[in-house]
Amino acid sequence: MTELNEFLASESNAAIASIFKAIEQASFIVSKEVSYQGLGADILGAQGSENSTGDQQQKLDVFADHVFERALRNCGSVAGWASEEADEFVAFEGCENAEYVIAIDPLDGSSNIDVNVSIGTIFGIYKRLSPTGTTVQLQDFLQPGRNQVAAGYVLYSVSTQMVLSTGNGLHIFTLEPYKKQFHRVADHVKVPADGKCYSINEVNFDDFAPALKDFVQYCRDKKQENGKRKYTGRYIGSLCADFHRNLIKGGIYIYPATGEAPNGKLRLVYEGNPMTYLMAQAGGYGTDGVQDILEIVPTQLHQKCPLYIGSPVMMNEAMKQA
Ligand code: AHM
Ligand code: MG
Repeated sequence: MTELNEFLASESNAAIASIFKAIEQASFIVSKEVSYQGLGADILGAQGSENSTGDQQQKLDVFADHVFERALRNCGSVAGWASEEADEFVAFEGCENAEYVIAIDPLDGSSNIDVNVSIGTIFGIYKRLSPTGTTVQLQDFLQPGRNQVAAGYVLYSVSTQMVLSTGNGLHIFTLEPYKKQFHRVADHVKVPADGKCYSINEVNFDDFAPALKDFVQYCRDKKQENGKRKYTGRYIGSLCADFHRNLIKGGIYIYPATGEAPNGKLRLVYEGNPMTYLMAQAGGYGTDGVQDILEIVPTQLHQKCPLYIGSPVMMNEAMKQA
């Protein structure tokens, strides 16, 4: 089995490899804290503060943010980062010669932290637009998702896995916790063309646009030739986990616009973009209900966007209705 470092040595340049190395090191620490679930430091529960988009921060959100920031700041290949947990991007002092910037949600699925349900770290890596040797600028982070040179997520679940792409297919690595190494368990992964699961928070149903209501109703009603239902509903409320299941089994994840949240809930720059880049590498795609997520030019660091993402057949059906 290929080890992550070996894979990176052959699939990417030294700078990208060192960024992944930093993510790997940070993910060991976060994975351990997540698995302790209250046995270790006092790290469960609410922090008592709000993040950039007004969500309640959990202690583990803040912990993960610090751990990833320290690792990425020290790797020397990242000129700056933008995190869900901070209002502004941060230029890493002393790293002005680095060529890359990273956008990250250090711990996604916060509402699942205290209940031992899967959560994840999501990240997208871009080549900066500003000249090396200078301080990074906001524009470096407001690039369309199409410009990502690599992306990935770390899923802290029954096992910890890193799912990544450096532009040449989607690869899944599993953490061997005793050796502290990620080993590749699946390469050039393709999402099943059709799926089994539709993942959406149906409590918002009354609030959905008519076309989305039609699609959800279609998923509820659709039968196979043998008369059994074709689709099933699955929703964890943790993007990495819902995405991961649908990646393996086939399916669609939707966080749409609702009356309460006219632009949805998920953030384009560090949630929608990395996940859509990964899904595209796996043969699926993602939209905001109208256009390809990867074509949207962000205007704000923390801007939200509706997200429809998954297997092409289910996506086509959803888009047909939209
Ligand atoms: P977070 O970044 O604050 O954790 O929010 C993102 C999460 C996603 O992982 C998940 O799919 C969604 O929020 C669930 O939201 P809801 O509870 O409204 O269905
Ligand atoms: Mg989050």
